[in-house]
Amino acid sequence: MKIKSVKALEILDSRGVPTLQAKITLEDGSSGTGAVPSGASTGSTEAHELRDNEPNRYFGKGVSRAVTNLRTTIADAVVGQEFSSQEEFDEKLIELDGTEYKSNLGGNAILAASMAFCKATAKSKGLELFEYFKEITGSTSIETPQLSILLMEGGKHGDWATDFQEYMIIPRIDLFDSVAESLRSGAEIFKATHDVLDKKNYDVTVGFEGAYAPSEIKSNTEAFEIMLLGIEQAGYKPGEEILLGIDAAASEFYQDGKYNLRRENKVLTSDEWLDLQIEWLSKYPVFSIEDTLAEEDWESWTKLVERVGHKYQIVGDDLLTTNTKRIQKAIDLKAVNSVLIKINQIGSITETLRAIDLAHSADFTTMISHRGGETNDDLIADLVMGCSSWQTKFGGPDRGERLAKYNRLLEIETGF
Ligand code: 2PG
Ligand code: MG
Repeated sequence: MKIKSVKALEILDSRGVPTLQAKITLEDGSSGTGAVPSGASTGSTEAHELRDNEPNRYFGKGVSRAVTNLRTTIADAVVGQEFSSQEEFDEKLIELDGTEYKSNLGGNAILAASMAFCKATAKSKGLELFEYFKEITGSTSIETPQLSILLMEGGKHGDWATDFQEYMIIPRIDLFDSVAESLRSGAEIFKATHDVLDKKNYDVTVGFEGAYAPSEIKSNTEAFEIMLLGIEQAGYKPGEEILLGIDAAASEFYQDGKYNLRRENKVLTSDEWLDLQIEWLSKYPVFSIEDTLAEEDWESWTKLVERVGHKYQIVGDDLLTTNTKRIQKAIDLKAVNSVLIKINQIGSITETLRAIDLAHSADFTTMISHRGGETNDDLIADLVMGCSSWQTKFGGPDRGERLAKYNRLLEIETGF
């Protein structure tokens, strides 16, 4: 694949914050774009998101320096060059940057190019993107992904309505059989939950990721109760057909070695918080728990797995940041049994696929995830279908940038 041109653009994400879009065109005329997502509750070991820090533009959040890096340094290094694989292309940019967290060129600049090259190559080969992912990964399995659909939000995403950041419903894929039926149950439960909240006179506006974040909510567990009502009123059975998932994003409420649960008026030690979360979880049909502990609190992660790893999918997000070094540490310490995968945490397609591979080699599950700040780019839907991950976290079923991913899954499922 010989590269003809690299273009870059500063666009806005779903929060109205600038992000980057790249376009790569190959000599044969095939082209692809990549628009980069951005986190709100970020892990401290994520690839560097290069922003301008110029207070007079977008309150410092502009990405014009990253745009310039794409148009100059990156374009100069790749235009006219031949790349025989995604790996070769990504390695070239990683080497060009030369830092551990891509702080020179920006993880956002490198990822935009990586995504764009990936899509352009798929086009050039006459493949759908998910087929090209299958070719890269050698994946032959065909499964239907299990969706974790966001219903309630709190934390940084939902104005701290709850301490927990995300409450999800998980239609069991062994019972629902297709993305279409899973998504239908999610949309129906979402609507029924609207009515549950309305009756309580709770706010029904949505947070960053398209789910309810009522400020009237009184505790972290009340959100579970509301979800159960929504599930039942939509005609489904919680605990049988629909399981629950949470992302506590606990690093956001971990201060000075303690967990500060504002909604509960409690400041807890790690051991106290472990006990309390296990007590809460036992009352609800929960299957998946993400970041219920802080990213520095490795010891407690191991304790959590020892105590309830047989019952729950214990997912590391901010803890692991899609980074193979950290995933290896989690394998060694038995700190999780599942890894959240976010392309911009690590900053290239190749390194994302390596993280997935490493997690699977330890028999961990993986879940492909969106970010708080998103665009309509739907590459991660193709990634799910092409890399044997088979779990998604794409947000609520009601905002365009979230639906772009769900709807792409529907297209792939039906061969549309
Ligand atoms: C998370 C993500 C996505 P953010 O914590 O899992 O839901 O949020 O992009 O803000 O890190
Ligand atoms: Mg998370």
